[in-house]
Amino acid sequence: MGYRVAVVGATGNVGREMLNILAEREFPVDEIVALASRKSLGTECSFGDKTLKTKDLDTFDFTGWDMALFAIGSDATKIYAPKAAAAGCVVIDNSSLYRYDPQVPLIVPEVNPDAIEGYSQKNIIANPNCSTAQMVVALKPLHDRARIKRVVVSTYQSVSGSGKEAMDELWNQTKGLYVPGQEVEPSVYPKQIAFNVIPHIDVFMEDGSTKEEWKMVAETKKIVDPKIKVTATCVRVPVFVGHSESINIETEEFLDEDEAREILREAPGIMVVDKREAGGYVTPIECVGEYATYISRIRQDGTIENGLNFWCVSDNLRKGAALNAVQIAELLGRRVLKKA
Ligand code: 11C
Repeated sequence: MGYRVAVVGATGNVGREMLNILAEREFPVDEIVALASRKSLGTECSFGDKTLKTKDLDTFDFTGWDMALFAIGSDATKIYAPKAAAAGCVVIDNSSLYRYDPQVPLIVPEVNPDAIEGYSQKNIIANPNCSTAQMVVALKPLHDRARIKRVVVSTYQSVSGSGKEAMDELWNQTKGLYVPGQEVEPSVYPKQIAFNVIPHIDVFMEDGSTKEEWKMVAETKKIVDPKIKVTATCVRVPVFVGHSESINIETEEFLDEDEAREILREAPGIMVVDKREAGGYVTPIECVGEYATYISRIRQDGTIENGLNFWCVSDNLRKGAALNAVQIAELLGRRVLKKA
């Protein structure tokens, strides 16, 4: 026996990956439905070797469905997630709407699986922001060993984090720079993204940080430890898929770089690729379509007593979104629903 699963926002970047990963990992599905807004009705989506025709989210009755993986914006989530939850269907939500709600667990299964017990307060579980998910997978085992006091992170985030239109903007703008008359003005982004980097993701906050940076702070505290101080600078780069992060940590106890490398090698969800030679590290192109979070360039930070630097790369549509949501679904099945 398996589960009746809905994927909401099935035609988007993340929704399509959710369907791919559910099929790849042979999630025990009895029935699956792909839901979308009316404008995408009838669009076909692949689920393994099957093709699903999207159905109308607006009129869908979630009664009798075990879980719904949501990959739509916060505004639409606000309307449909409570409907699904009230019908008894557990919502696993990829938007930021419920992440900071104390009655909603925010889960990265390698890091805080026990938080799943809190799901029943609202029948909703939140999936973190992509840049947080990959970072906390790496922070957790180091924190368990040496207690992380402070994190300084700079991100290099791919355009797929902003959706399909942003990927088109990068592609068309890049082509347009070579073809006179076909120049493409910035539209998704405030400045040219082709051959450029933009130190601005999501809206500005009052203190001068951006919402993406604030999310990394708030979510790391909720998932790993509220005592960890985080300061982030989030930057968009002209890469299609794969977020990269330069991470500096300061720990309470001394942690030698070799021991850190060994701890990370053993940690769930992590692959260490760290040779001190040209090409002995992972770049975003190599992580596309992969499940792991890749760690490279592990080295002591000699400017403080207990400091380490490392490089962290992951597929933002997978570990940063769809894979983490499917892992939460697996955890929910294993620990709570226990049907398969
Ligand atoms: C980006 N991290 O790369 C964002 C996308 O809160 O789920 C995901 C936003 C979120 O633009």
